[in-house]
Amino acid sequence: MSSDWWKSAVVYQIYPRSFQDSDGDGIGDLRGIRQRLGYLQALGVDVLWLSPIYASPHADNGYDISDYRAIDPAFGTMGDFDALLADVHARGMRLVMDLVVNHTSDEHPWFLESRASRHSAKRDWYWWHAPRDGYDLGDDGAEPTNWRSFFSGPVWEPDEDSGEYFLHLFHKKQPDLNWENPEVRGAVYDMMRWWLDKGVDGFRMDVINLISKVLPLQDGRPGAGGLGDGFPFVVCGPRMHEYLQEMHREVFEGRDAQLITVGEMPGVTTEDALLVTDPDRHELDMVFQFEHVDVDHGPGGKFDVLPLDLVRLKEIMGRWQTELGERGWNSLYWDNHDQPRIVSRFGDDGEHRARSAKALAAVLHLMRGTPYVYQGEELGMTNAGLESIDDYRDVESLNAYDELLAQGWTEERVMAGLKDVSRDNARTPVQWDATPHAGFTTGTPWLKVTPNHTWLNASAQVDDLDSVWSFYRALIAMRHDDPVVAHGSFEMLLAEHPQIFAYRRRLDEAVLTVVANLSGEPADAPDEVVAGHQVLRNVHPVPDDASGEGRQGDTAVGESVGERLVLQPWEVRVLRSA
Ligand code: ISL
Repeated sequence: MSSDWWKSAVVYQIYPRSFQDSDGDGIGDLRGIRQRLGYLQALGVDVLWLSPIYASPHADNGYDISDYRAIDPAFGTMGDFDALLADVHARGMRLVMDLVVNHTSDEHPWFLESRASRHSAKRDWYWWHAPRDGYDLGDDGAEPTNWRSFFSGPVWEPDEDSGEYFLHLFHKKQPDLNWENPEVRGAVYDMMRWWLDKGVDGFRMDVINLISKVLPLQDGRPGAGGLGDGFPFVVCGPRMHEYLQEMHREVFEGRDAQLITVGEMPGVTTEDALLVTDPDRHELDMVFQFEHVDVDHGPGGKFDVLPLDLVRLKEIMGRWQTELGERGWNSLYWDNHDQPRIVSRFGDDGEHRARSAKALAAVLHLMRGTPYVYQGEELGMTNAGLESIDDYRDVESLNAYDELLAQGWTEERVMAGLKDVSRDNARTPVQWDATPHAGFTTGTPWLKVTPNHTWLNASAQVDDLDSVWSFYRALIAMRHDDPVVAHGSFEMLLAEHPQIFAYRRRLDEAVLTVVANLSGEPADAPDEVVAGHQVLRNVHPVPDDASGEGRQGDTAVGESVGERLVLQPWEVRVLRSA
């Protein structure tokens, strides 16, 4: 197996809580995942990434871990995990764990010990600071820095017993580990080796570019609500590359050829991403960047949603392709458990739902990089359409609701923002079939099932050659089978075109061209982009005669296209020559 096997692989992300419930408690679990492995194998994905399944108080759905070596009872037992891992391997797939080590739960024994006293041996495992000079604990403005948490409010939580504050970039139940302390790093590496020894195939590393902070800690530029921006002091901090290289030495050396590592990196630049993914530097295989999904953030933040600027989106995605180029490596994603559904976000989740889901999928999957499919994306699942704040479960959404109302937003505006981009849009149960809870659970689902599951579901799509599911399967197969998809160079075409997303991949003599109309109006594609044999398309050609013989499935092959082309709304064509 070559050491870059993941260049022709596709990863599928499972959010276990919402994937498949096996015991009727309304929460997905490991046995549920085992029941659906045949579905995943049929789709053709190579790697499964599980969002966290460790013991957790679930303040942030498992991204707050209280024991890194135990499975949370809501998801099953370690026996269930071992059985799942064995089944995944038996089917020729690999399993990647979520690694959340920028922070732990405040219920983790490390934090309990750290918190116990100022003189605790683990005090320095977290970020403890006295109130600002001249202030008492709990006073307005006493926090050691003015930073705003990702989940609203200050990043500092007062601890009455010791009279100090601790740092939490996310929820107050997610205290940040102090990576400056070598004992912390050693404990993390030890835990990672333990999972690799068990046989897991790699890690997706949660906010791994936030582990090194700029010292001394200092105030950031004040923003809405008066709190400051800590981003410049925590994103890709001064020791990040050093830590990642140390981790590589301590954990991956000697076995990295078999593994896949991906770092989640909000705010990362192409320069840092190139350093991280340059194989000669021995850091990570690839990173998740956010520029392309942050393109619709308005001046008021993520809930202040802007319409899609396609030219800007192409500029961002093209730049990542070009700048990571031949040396680094991209990961490619539209959806994950933190993002709204792509068909609702940049596509059309009404009249052209299936067609736009396919066009967006083709544009992403045929780029250079490793594609990630988030559960339900392969069905073209839509946003949740939740109407009442009582139906939301996500801590970021609930906190933002309070914060934005306090900042003077109207209720209507806040609810519209949540409907567009709340993380719960991605977290509704997977729509397996048309039965009352979509085949997800026999109990009451922890988050409402989306009503369109009665017609938008896996059982309606798996045997339908024209379904979104079949289109994803075809794209996944192309990555496996066609070296130009996995290894070809990238060139953006028609960069300024307001409707068309087009690009070209080349490897030796092979040329692959992707031309997509990402709009609801017809679009004129200039001649130069349409040469070659059609290998994939999402619109049926109109039959030449009444016999219907010209009709082909979405995976049609062989139609030669040479003349000027008018693309229908949301039409994508993939053409290949040589
Ligand atoms: O979803 C976000 C807010 O809009 C992102 O900023 C998100 O918080 C960021 O990408 C980090 O995400 C990861 O770490 C969080 C966790 O809540 C997310 O689910 C996880 O993907 C803290 O562990």
